[in-house]
Amino acid sequence: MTTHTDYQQAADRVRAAQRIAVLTGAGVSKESGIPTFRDALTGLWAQYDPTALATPLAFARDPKLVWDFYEFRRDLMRPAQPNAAHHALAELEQLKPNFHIITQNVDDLHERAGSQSVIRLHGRIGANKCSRNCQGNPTLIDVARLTYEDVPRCPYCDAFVRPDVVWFGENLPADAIDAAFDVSQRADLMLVIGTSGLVTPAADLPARAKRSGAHVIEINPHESAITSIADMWIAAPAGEALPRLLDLLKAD
Ligand code: BV8
Repeated sequence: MTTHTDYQQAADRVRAAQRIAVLTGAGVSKESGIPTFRDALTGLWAQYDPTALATPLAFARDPKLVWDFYEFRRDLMRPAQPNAAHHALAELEQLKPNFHIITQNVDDLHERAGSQSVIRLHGRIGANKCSRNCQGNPTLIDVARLTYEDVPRCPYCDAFVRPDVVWFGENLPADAIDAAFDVSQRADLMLVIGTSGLVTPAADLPARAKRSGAHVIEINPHESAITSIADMWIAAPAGEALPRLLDLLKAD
């Protein structure tokens, strides 16, 4: 159980920190009604393993199945609004100048809450691109302007259009992962919020921060693969824990 003293200690760490890195995962969007990656699949999708659908091979084998998988998830995400966790992080950025969010999430809730410095490791589910990036990487395509039956095709080269996300087995954008490691190893505090810590290379960032001397605080109602290296674990939902931390900081 996370005590008030724990929150005080965490707030003291945030107050004293000069360079803060925040790593977020699907848990930070859970209270916006977006199911986490692993529990996203319900109904007819329950029979699928998401990590087996979010791959280039799955798309090559059955573009319509994968396209429909993303359309299903985009429908789930459409009504979502930033929650108290997103808003608290945006406010924290105003209080702490050297503050960078590194997100594994493919929704746009951090930006919509007002966060300025967001490093996106895994792309954006709301955007689409030519699967060949025929005009450059990425060749973004506005599918609203296309007429199509099953899977839209690139207006330039006729290749299938795909979501602008990083699939399992694909490299992360070099600029994003380089920036993420740079911010992590410069940090004197890393907040790790709402991630199971199972997907690499994102999951390597907290250990990198710790090796470089950062204090690591995890916010997650459940234990994760990161908990064992965290200096402090706030076992609470992000939408509850972050506003409490912010209130203690603003009480100064
Ligand atoms: C790469 C976009 C080099 C797509 C995502 C074997 C073969 C091939 C590759 C690998 C392999 N073994 C390992 C790998 C590497 C692989 C990987 O890590 N695989 C996993 C499955 C083991 N990684 C990659 O392939 C990466 N690329 O390494 O390139 C390479 C190249 C070729 C070959 C090898 C290596 C690319 C990874 C990017 C995948 N794309 N997203 C899409 O979304 O459709 S990742 C996807 O999963 C999500 O975006 C998300 O980032 C991630 C899930 O992680 P979490 O965010 O942590 O979410 P999760 O549901 O797991 O956990 C939620 C947490 O929240 C829980 O802990 C829960 O307790 C907590 N929570 C719940 N409620 C709350 C809460 N917390 C706070 N508040 C709450 N209210």
